[in-house]
Amino acid sequence: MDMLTPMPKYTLFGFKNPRYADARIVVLPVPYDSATTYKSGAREGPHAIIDASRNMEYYSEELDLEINGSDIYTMDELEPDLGSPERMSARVEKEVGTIIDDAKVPLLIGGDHSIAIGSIIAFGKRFNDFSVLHFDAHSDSREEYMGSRYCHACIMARARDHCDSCYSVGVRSIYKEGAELYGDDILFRKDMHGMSSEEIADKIKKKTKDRIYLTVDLDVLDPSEMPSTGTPEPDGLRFRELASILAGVLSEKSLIGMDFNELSPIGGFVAPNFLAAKLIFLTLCYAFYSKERRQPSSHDKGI
Ligand SMILES: [Mn+2]
Repeated sequence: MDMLTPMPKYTLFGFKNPRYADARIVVLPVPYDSATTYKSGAREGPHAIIDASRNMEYYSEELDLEINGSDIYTMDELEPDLGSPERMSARVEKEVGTIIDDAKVPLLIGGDHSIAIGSIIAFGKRFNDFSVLHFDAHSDSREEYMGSRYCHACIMARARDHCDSCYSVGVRSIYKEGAELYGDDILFRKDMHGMSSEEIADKIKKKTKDRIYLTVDLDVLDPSEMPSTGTPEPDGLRFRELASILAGVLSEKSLIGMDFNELSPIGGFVAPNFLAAKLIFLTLCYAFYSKERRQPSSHDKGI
């Protein structure tokens, strides 16, 4: 029996879960941060984002659009495998693979950025025609770091193993060799100054295929707006800039999966948690609900 006056459910946006079969988007919270190299704390990210998301409006005045969650299903939190980042990646890959095979769009909430690896591998094994669009202050392009090929500094190296089209945006922290090797697949922050959000979105659209897997490290944002990350880097994007870029890209591309990661909450300081929840809300609006965009074809597989 349902209570007559309950608090919002502990789901993304606090909506009652629909039947799994009726869901289009499946939210997978992954409270894992054992692959970080500096400050940990991102394991608290999923809880903080979901908690904030239960206390916001589900109407976008920007789009004149209200969502009701009838096609968003939030799963229980995925138990971390503390054996190794490789084993955790395999666990994420298995869960995400099931969601893809059920013809739904996975939305992962991290956790440190390494949670993206298993997700991208799951897509790489099923789709042969998609791009990984990566927002991050860091290039994450090291083959190996601190003895692991699956830590959060190696995300894009592993993504390139499984996807031939990867594009990073907002990068302002990279090692010299990486800049030389991968520079063509990176829109550096230094080059975004002076570009409008529309110009940036157009550039991304040219560099990516129709199907997009989106991986957002929240440290792509400026630490003044997003201080709650493990490895902050100055000169980041503004929230509005990132939202406008996503609106431009997602009005045309088909979003097949996504993850938002690296929120490392600061006790008692909830503004960044709400920022992350709002960013997810707007991304879903732009990709799936906006009247501006053509209906997504998330179910057609690229096999
Ligand atoms: Mn980063």
